[in-house]
Amino acid sequence: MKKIIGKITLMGLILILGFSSCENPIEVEFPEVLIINQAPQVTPISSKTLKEISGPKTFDLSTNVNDQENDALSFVVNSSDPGVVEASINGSILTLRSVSIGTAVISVDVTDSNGNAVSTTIGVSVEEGVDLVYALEINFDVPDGGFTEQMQGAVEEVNDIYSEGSFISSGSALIGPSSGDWVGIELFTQELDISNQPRFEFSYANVNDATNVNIFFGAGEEFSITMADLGEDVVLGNPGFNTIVVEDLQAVFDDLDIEADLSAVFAIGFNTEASGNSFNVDDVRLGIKE
Ligand SMILES: [Ca+2]
Ligand SMILES: [Ca+2]
Repeated sequence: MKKIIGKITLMGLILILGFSSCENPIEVEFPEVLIINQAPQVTPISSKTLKEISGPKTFDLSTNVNDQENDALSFVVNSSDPGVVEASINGSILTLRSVSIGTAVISVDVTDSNGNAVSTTIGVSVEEGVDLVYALEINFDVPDGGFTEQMQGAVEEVNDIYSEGSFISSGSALIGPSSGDWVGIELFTQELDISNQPRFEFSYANVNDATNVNIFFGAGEEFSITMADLGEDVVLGNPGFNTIVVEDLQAVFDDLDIEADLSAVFAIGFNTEASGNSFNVDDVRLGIKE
């Protein structure tokens, strides 16, 4: 513990007595006093729970730390198991990245500018599940009706909607049935950069033939692939919703020799031209915000 001998001179102490004021500051000199710079104090930091599939989560530790002298503080963090959760710190902002299901303890060392240190710990558990914020997320949870009319203005990122023979039905998009002509939906968005984490996810119901469901993308240019092209097992003929998760959309396009620019995504859609075909789509998610 560093000791500081200080002489405190209090200038400008003005005493006001009754109605009279003293125009000259009174200088009060205290005897020499011993001031010991105190270590920072921490209040317990609540334990954190992260989902296994999650973007990084940040927590500001400054709210839990106090230094009596308001000294500048430096933080060092360490994860007891980086295979479960990785920890890093920038200033007082702790960043946790889940890696796998399990528990770990984050040690936090806080040191003030006088070298006084205090330590605390944060319990972290990583549990099964997904907690991601997507660049585009559409759940179609609007009242039943014509697709364009009901979805207009419903998604912040969507600028323009084109649809034929498509409807909102019980919080999902119902496409078709087709009479042999194009029926579908196309949602044109503000430009989205999903090149870093091009995850694509959606739920579907009543798909009878995955080659008859076309997925439209605007990504640099406009093109379509079929649901079968996603390389996922598709549950056919099921009126209940199943979910497809494509962890790396770029890899799918590469396999199909499609030159997609995922840094310039501007549209997503679903359609069919197969006579009599109809299907439902719900919870469309594209990319992940950092
Ligand atoms: Ca201090
Ligand atoms: Ca929905």
